[in-house]
Amino acid sequence: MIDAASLRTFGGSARVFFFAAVVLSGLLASCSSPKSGAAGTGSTGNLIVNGNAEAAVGSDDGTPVSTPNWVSAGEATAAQYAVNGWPAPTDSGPADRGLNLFSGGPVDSASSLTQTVNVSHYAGSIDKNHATYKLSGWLGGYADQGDNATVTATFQDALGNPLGTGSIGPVTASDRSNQTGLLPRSSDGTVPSGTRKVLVVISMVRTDGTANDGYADNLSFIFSGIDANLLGEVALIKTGWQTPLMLGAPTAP
Ligand SMILES: [Ca+2]
Ligand SMILES: [Ca+2]
Repeated sequence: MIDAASLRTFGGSARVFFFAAVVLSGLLASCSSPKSGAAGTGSTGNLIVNGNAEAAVGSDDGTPVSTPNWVSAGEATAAQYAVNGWPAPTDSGPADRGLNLFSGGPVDSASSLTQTVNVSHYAGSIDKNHATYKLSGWLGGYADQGDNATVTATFQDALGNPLGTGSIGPVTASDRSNQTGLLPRSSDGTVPSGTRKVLVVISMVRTDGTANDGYADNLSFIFSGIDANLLGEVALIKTGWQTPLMLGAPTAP
């Protein structure tokens, strides 16, 4: 956290403040997390990797491109905003939408992107039924077409047996007032006991026209109610209390 040389640069009062901060930091860590309210628990970061489709250059014409961390079935791919009929910066969507969104492809009537999330590290909290989840993201489509996207999280045990599901979407053309764009959706619940991995699937469906205009972006999947000892120092720093008290960036052990 901080070395002796750095400490010597502080005055006496600063040193006292530092040690008081460390004690306070420890007390806060042992108390309830601001995010969960439950004693000694906290939240994970986003468990979906590349949930914002920004990890690589998106397609500019619908032809599927490499979409890191996702397994594509059919033509589902990351695609660029504001070209080829995809949502423009002025269309409804996340403020931090970046350059790309997920789209269903140029022809397929149904396509999907799948990511498997390993959550076995949190088994201690999951099996006590303490872990809850929040699945969220932005979903949409094109103009008055019924093309749509849904995101489903299937909770599985270590052998892949399904234990339950959570999902968001679809966002209908009516939801979008027949305008091209994406709207926010979220769902939450308790992570089923025994869950060790979660299959996250973005499913895009075409009902109109040639292209599959099921859209998705900024997908997030967060667990809360996780025992603090399973979250580690990094997660505790994220509570927002520890950062200003550490008087410097943490260093690797
Ligand atoms: Ca994006
Ligand atoms: Ca279409």
